[in-house]
Amino acid sequence: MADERYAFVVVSNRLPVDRVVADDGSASWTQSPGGLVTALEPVMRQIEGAWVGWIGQPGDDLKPFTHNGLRIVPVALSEGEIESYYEGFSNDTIWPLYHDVIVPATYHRDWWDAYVEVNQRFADNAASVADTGATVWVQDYQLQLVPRMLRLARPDLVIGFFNHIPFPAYGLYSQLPWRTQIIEGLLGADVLGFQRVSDAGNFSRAARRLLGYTTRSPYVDVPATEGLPARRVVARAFPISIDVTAFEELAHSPAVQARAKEIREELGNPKTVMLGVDRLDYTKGIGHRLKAFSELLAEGRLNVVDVTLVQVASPSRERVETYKHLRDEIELTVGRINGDFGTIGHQAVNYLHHGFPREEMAALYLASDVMLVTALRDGMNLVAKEYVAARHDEDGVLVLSEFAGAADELKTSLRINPHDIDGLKDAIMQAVDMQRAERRKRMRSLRKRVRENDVGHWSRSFLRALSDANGGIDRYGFDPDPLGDLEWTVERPPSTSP
Ligand code: GDG
Repeated sequence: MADERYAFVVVSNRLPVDRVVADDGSASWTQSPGGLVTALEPVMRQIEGAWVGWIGQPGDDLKPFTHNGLRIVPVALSEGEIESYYEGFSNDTIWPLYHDVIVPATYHRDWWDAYVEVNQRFADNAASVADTGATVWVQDYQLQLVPRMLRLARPDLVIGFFNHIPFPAYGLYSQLPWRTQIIEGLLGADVLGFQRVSDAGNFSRAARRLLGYTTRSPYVDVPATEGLPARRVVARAFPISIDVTAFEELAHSPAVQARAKEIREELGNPKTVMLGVDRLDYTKGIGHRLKAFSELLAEGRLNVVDVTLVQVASPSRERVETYKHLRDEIELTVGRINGDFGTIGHQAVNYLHHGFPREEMAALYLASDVMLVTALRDGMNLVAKEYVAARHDEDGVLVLSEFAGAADELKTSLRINPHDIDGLKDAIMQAVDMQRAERRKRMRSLRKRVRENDVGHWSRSFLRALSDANGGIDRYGFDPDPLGDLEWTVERPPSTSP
């Protein structure tokens, strides 16, 4: 039990810090990347917050500590729990199911047991550091049972939950053997946030179908149960975004601009540089993108002297079997395309299976004429928003899958259905051939949209909804409004995969 109590607690599977163990065995902490830290850091500092999460490695209990002004409450996971709760139930059951079963979801009863047990541990840790009437914001699909567990233990808390990935249609969701428990788990929250309006709708339908609860968007009425009074839960969309100002600043820096030029030179100054940036995940549609590109090369509509595709595929979940297969498949395809179409001086696909510092990412965005986001299903896709934020020159064309949450907002992108390879090929050609005036017009309107809804706007609106759902600010002693005056920019080190 920790001694300190906090008015605001964030709970996420991973902490915003990574433990680095040196050769001599000494351990230190570095802040890990991500929009979530950026979005929540000002709130944490203003309302004296604590962050509850896993350190990313197996190990014993660590005492709470402060890093860079953030109060950190580590949750320990054993090697077995990492396999069953994290790699198993989170990444091999929920992840594929919630991404429309692009690969089959695996159902194991012992994975579920571990998921319940570990969720309870996160809830216990959060309850032990939350002050009376505190606000607790739970993040993402690994922790869907935590809201209910917290509510039962601490009915005084204000509880929010945000789902970073899609919520599937009932026809798919209903496969899940523990479908009712998950809905009940989530409904422990006061406010449930989703990326898209359709995700919130899918959730509400599941609550209606499985529990018979009355729903009228954005509300789900939960009757009195287990000694708790009847409650009205808000379930609606809060599309997440990026730290636009920080990204713009990065893209404006002379070093990044010089690097962007250098990248084009290193690629042999082709007329068109196309770019893909994804975690190496089957949801991202990397194979569909490569297929469209290779057919365009085979048909002579594109050639390797004029066009190069740079594909950054950052390593992800490498211990999960499906991801090992995916890597083999993608690397075989890249090898084939380069073998079939490459010349001594010109590679068709420049494939990079490693992470880069943010500066290099910004330089890549600036150096690329066409950004390809071809996800088969994606909660939001922040890469699309980063590309737009980086393009202060109002140039560049975004090709964007309609199956990514970002498509709801970025309407002047070239929106595509990645399953329709002919349509994707035509969109790529349209992007390659687009005139400067049209590129500028489209990019201007994309930039306006991304600026209007940055990550600060996202966290403020979620916290405001949470506060409103609980009768306003006075009762809970926190006012999200002054957050607008805070500085959102923070330093972030290079990314690692989640
Ligand atoms: C989940 C949901 C939702 C990637 N490679 C490198 C690197 N990255 C950064 C990107 C971007 C982030 O990682 C990836 O974010 P995405 O949104 O594209 O995708 P997921 O990782 O699947 O995220 C997604 C998101 O949560 C937020 O709610 O949008 O739908 O699946 O920021 O730039 N960053 C650096 N080097 C890399 O090599 N520095």
